[in-house]
Formats: sequence, structure tokens, C-alpha cells
Amino acid sequence: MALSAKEKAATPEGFENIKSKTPPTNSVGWGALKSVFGQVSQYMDTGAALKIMGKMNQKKGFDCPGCAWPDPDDERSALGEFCENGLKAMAEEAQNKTIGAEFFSRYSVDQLSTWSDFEIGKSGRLAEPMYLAPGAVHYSPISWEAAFAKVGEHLNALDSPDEAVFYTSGRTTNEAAFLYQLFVREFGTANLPDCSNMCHEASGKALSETLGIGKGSVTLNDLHKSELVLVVGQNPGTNHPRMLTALEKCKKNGGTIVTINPLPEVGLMRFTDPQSPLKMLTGGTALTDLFLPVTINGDVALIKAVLLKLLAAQDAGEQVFDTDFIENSTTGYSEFIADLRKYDFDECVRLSGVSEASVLELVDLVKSKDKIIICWAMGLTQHENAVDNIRELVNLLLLKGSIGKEGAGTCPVRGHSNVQGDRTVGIWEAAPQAFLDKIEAKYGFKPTTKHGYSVIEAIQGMYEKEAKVFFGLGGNFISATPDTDYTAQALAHCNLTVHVSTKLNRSHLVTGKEALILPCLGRSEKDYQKSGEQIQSVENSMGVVSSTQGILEPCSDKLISEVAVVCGIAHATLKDRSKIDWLGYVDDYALVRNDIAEVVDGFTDYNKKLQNPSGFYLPNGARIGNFKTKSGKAQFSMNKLPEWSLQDDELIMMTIRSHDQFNTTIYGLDDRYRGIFNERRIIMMNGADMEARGLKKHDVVHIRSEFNGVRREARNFKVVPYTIPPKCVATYFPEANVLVPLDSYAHTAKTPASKSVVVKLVK
Ligand SMILES: Nc1nc2c(c(=O)[nH]1)N[C@H]1C(S)=C(S)[C@@H](COP(=O)(O)OP(=O)(O)OC[C@H]3O[C@@H](n4cnc5c(=O)[nH]c(N)nc54)[C@H](O)[C@@H]3O)O[C@H]1N2
Ligand SMILES: Nc1nc2c(c(=O)[nH]1)N[C@H]1C(S)=C(S)[C@@H](COP(=O)(O)OP(=O)(O)OC[C@H]3O[C@@H](n4cnc5c(=O)[nH]c(N)nc54)[C@H](O)[C@@H]3O)O[C@H]1N2
Ligand SMILES: [Mo]
Repeated sequence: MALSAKEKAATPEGFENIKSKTPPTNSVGWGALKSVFGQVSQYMDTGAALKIMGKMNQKKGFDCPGCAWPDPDDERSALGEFCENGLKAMAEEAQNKTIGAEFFSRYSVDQLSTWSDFEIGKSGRLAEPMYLAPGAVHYSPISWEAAFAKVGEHLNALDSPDEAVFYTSGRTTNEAAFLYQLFVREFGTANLPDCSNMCHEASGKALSETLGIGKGSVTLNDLHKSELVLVVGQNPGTNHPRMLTALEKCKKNGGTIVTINPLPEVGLMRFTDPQSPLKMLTGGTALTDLFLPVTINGDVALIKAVLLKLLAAQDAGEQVFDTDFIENSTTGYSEFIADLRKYDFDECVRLSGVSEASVLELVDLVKSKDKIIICWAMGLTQHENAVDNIRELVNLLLLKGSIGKEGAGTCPVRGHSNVQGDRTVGIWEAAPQAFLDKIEAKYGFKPTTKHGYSVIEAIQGMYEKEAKVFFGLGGNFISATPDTDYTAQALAHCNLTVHVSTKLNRSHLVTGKEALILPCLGRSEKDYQKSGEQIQSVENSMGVVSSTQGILEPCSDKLISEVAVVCGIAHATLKDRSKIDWLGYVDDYALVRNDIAEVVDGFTDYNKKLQNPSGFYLPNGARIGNFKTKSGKAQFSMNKLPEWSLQDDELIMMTIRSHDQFNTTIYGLDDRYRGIFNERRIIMMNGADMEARGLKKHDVVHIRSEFNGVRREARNFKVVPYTIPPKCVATYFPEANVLVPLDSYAHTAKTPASKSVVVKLVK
């Protein structure tokens, strides 16, 4: 019997052979080098690996397809600005093994869906376009022309352009992303959901509202010069390893580092730079000076407790606040202070889960410093009150005048290597009118002003059969999104699902009535077009745009670039009704950049500026104290404490990344820094919670969530005792995504609340 979409979408429930032990006390160092060479050798020979290491994140090299952490403007390590997880990302992409017609005729879609994500990822690079016909059980090869025509036919058969969904993941370069959104808008819709909707959308909302720009304000240099860095809800040791080097520099310059996280993430505790042989021998730097093990979603309470003590000191005549800055550069101060006074310090401390003594230590640090930077990632953005989390941190910075000056400001640490750039060049379901006007002026068509679907709305739209074609430029929609069962049915309702991808993933297996896999070049590969070898460009987490150019020959001669895919589809769909010479762009990507320079602010002389090996900074008002908010000033905000509470048998669950994955791509089965080996179906639990439930190490439990009357269940997880606050548990994404309710998301930002899912355990 054929498997249902739900069955294909869920990760297999079987177990490996788990080992868990006390986590290590040090990150990176020798363990990382050993691990990376083990991983890399699975995929490529040492010569190719060394060539890649030397070019990654180098001036005139290619941008690591891993995270969005910036490269130093000045000196770069001769060994390459690489990190263990960047190299794993690279090795996966640059592997020699390919899959095509023969592979897909051997394995049916149903068979492939019984493989684990780890096995799916290991199968190799996609080498040729593949098509799944209505009722077929195997994908079969299709030519590029036929594939483009098929997409065009389906899009043109829709009753309205709004019946198509165009998803983007954050690896897409500026050039491809700009053309993609241009095509989508000329086609007639703004349905441009992207991975940002599940990632830093809440940061964008909170920061635009309070500081007038949806991006962070600091540069790498600021981090080096800061007196106090708060790292909140982020695990850089695994997800942004090169950030540890910046934190180490900050410490060397006398800075203090505070970590706010339910877990004592090893990378933040002690770090050995793999590029510093001396430190490899001496054991590295202790990074965190003060660790606050906040309860999941206890951050607003914690920050309020700090704010209350700062206010008390200010009231008592201490000069804690930057009153000049507050007076000249902010609005909403008195309302904010009046609101703050309504809260009780003891209650806030209790709700934060942190000891009063530790809160007071943080208060003392904040009082005595004014060059403060706050860094954060998914631990803050994936909650119902995510926007409040971030606004409350902004309040703290504003009180201290810690914004718009050197060594101070906001640092939302982005995920995908070009997720920030994609948004900058127009991947946005709710793009500002000024941008749409510029498109109209340049191209002569009127883009729809109606906001399109974000990720959650797109899933609902497909489920309700209001959207009928799903197109994904990169990414792995079924595994990345919440509520796997529901989303699987949503995709199955589509007439056509299309994925432009480098690697096989579960989204290729949970299809509409027809499906296409369109394989494209990766970052590391050379891109030959009529005008010669092409460069492309990306924007990092700190707003620096730089070029990226592949160095390896493509792994298959049937691969084309993302730019060529987008233009091919635009040409096949819009034909004579287009006002744009789509195929002309493919010959020379400099033409795309000329257009971006005209349409997007900050890109004047784009082609010329890209020649600067370090790239160029985009304008950033908040960085220089110019707040482009409605009032023209930085805005204080009033944020409530979260309202949820737990019954005796309930726990609050965060879904996080292990050390061996890049989002839904599973590199391996180990989470070395957490001492968990050879298993991903695990649940980290506090000893007292285990005892209360009569659970022992490695016992098997099933996890249930119940939200708005809908019960969801994920089966077979092994209990791992862990240093985690009471009532908090952690599982890995994407295995636990079946439990994340589609209707639990950040207010106003719609980021799925995948870090605060209320669950029960059943044996
Ligand atoms: N190697 C590697 N690199 C990556 C990725 C990857 O998967 N692998 N993914 C990329 C992407 S797209 C992104 S967005 C980033 C993600 O980078 P992170 O945000 O670091 O990733 P997560 O594993 O989701 O970790 C969230 C952290 O938040 C903590 N946390 C959870 N809930 C709370 C809370 O309520 N309060 C606080 N204070 N902390 C909390 C968790 O304990 C964990 O340490 O990394 C990017 N880089
Ligand atoms: N429960 C839970 N869910 C989450 C999260 C969480 O913390 N918890 N995190 C969320 C976050 S922060 C994010 S960003 C999303 C990630 O969501 P996505 O961006 O959709 O997922 P990825 O796993 O990064 O996508 C991996 C796929 O991208 C394709 N790919 C890789 N490189 C390229 C390329 O250069 N070009 C093209 N065209 N394709 C490429 C490969 O085929 C690969 O299989 O997941 C979100 N989902
Ligand atoms: Mo992300």
C-alpha cells in the first residue's frame, strides 16, 4: 500500500545505538579538527578538501554556505576563515557522489521516505532534473526545457497568480533572489514566504519598530571593543563557531561576557581557537563570565528584573541611565517607566528561573558599563512573545544609551549565509511600498500591493486548496516547517510541487500530484556563462555585501545556476507578456547587479564596489544613531510577561540543533558538545523531572502536545539526563516538528513558537 503524505513526511521512528556521557568542558580545539577530517573524508579526497579550506571566506574566495557570521574586514587567517561546521557544510556540497536517473529508477519515492534524514542526505548531489508524473511512484528524468514549460503551464493555468507560493531558503545569492522576486511580482503575486519567517522575523519586526531598521546595528569591530556582551538564546559554539573568535578578542580587550541560556552550551563556556596552535596546547579561553540558566521563555521576566533594579538605583540618585541619550534620541520613556513600575522584582526573578544572586550580578555589570552589545538567535525568536523578548532587550540598551556608538548595539545573529541579503533585495511577502514603486518605475509593471503569504499562511493556503502550486528556491519546506502532519497534507493538496535544490531532501518525497526536482550549482562550483565565469554576492549578518565565486568544477554537466533556473522559468511562464529580457541576465550577472543598484537602496555602483575584496557596508541608521522610526527617534516599548503556565504533568520543550546538522541536513548522529552520541531521537531532561516520572537514563517515551484542542504525538524518544532547568526539556529539530502547532506563533511576526511547546510524556 502506498504511504500517505503524513507517513512520508515524518522522520522514521527507529533507534540507533545511543551513547551519552558527561559533556566535554572545552569546545573546538583538537576534537573539532578530528571530527571535521572524519566528516570531510566521507565525501571528498584530502587534496580537494585542503583547496576548499584555503579559499573559504577568503577575499576573492567563496562565501561559506554555512552560517551568516561576517568575515574580518582586515586580516584573515591563512588557514582560511573556516570552522568545523562550515567545513562540514562545504564537504556535503562539494562531494563527488551524484544521483540521477539510475538512482531514482532504483528507489521509489515511498522507499526513499523510509530512510532517515541522515541517510537521505548521504545519497549524493542531485545531478539532473527529475519529474514525478501524476500517479507515478518513481521520479524520471526530464529536460530543462520541458521542466520550465511544465512550471509555466501550471502557473498559467491558475485562476489567479495568488494561487502559487514561491518559497526561498537563505542560501540564494542576491542576484538569484532579486530576479526571483522580480519574476514573482511580474507574474502577479507577493506570495514570497521565506525561511526568515521561521527564523529572525521577530527580530526584524521588533527592531524596525523600535530602532527603524530590521537588522542588527553592530560590526565585528564593535564586538571586539565592547565592555559587556550578552549572548542570549544562542549556541554559537555549534551554529556560529567563528563568533567565538570575536568573543575571545572582546575578552582580551577587557570585555565581559554573560550567557543567558537554559543550557550551559559548551562552546560559550570554554573555547580553543583551532587557528591558534599555542592555545590548542594550553586549553583555551574561558569565555562566559556569568552564566544565567534562564527557564525556557523566562527572558522577559529576567530582563524586567534587571530593569527594575536599574530603575531603583536611578531613583536612589545613582547615575545609571544615559539621560542625555534618553532625552535627545528616544521617545516613550515615561510611559515605559510607568509600566515597568507595575512589576514586582521577586515575581520576575521567580519566573525567570535564575537565582536572585545571579540577577544582581548582572545588574551590577549593566550598571557599570555603557558599551553593551546584545547578541541573540533562535532562543528568543521562536516563542509566542518573541517580539516582546527583543523589544525588552532594546529597552535595556536604550536606558544605557548603548546604541549608535562604538562597542554597543544590537546583534541578531542570522542563520543562513544570505538570509539577510535575500530580504534586502526583495524576498518579502510584505515589501514596503517605496520598494514596489521603484520596481514599477524601473520595469513598467505595477506589482501587487496586497501582502502575500508568509510561511504559516502559505501552509494554510495550500491546505485549504487556495494555493495550488508550491515552488521552493532551496530549502526543505516539509522538514523545516511546524506541524508536519498538517503541512504534509497541505503539500499533497497541490497540483505541482517544485524544488530547486542541491541535495535530496524529504520535501522531494512529500509531493503534490506532480513534482519536479531542479538541481542547481552550489556556492563552491564555477558558474560559466556567455560573458565568462560569473561572480555573485551575499550579505552577512552585519550588513556587509561581498562577492562569492566557486572554485570547483560542477559535479554534473546537467546543473545550471539558480539565476538560470529563475530566468528560464520566468521566460517560459511570462513569454511575450513580460517587459523584461529574462534570458539576457543569464549571460552576464553584472546586468542583474546594475538593476539592483537602481532599485534597492545602498547599492549604488554595486559592480564597482564588489571589486573591493572585503566588500562594502550597506547604510545602517541605527549604527550611527539615526533612527528611521515613525517618530524619528528610538522607541521604548511596553512588554508583558508571558502568560502560559504548566500543569503538574506538563513540561515546556524547545526544539534545537545538534552539533552535527545544518538545519534539516543531518551531517552525523553525534552532538559532541552535549555528550550525546549516535542518536537523534532524544529528549534532554532535568534529573528531578525524570525522578518524578519514574524515568531512567535512555528509557523510551512518547511526547504529546495538545494545543487548541488538537493532539499531536511524536513517538520513541530516549531520555537523556541533562543540566537543564526544571520543567524544561529539549529535543532536536526536525524530529520534533510534528509537535509544533501551526497556530502557535509569535504575535505580529508569525515565527512558529518552536522553542516553547507545552508537552506531556507518555511511556
Ligand atoms: N552548524 C550549523 N550552523 C547553523 C545552523 C545549523 O543548523 N547548523 N543553522 C543556521 C540557522 S538557519 C540559524 S537560524 C542559526 C541558529 O542558531 P541558534 O539560535 O544558536 O540555534 P538553536 O539550536 O536553535 O539554538 C538556540 C539556543 O537557544 C537556547 N534557547 C532555547 N529556548 C530559549 C529561551 O527561551 N531563552 C533563552 N535565553 N535561550 C533559549 C537553546 O538552549 C540553544 O542554545 O544557526 C545557523 N548556523
Ligand atoms: N522545530 C524547529 N523548526 C525550525 C527551526 C527550529 O529551530 N526548530 N529553525 C527554523 C529556521 S531558523 C530556519 S532558517 C528554517 C530552515 O529552513 P530551510 O532553509 O527550508 O531548510 P534547510 O535545511 O536549510 O534547507 C536545506 C536544503 O537546501 C538545499 N540547498 C542547500 N544549498 C543550496 C543552494 O545553494 N541552492 C539551492 N537551491 N538549494 C540548496 C538542499 O537541497 C538542502 O536539502 O527551519 C526552521 N524550522
Ligand atoms: Mo534560521
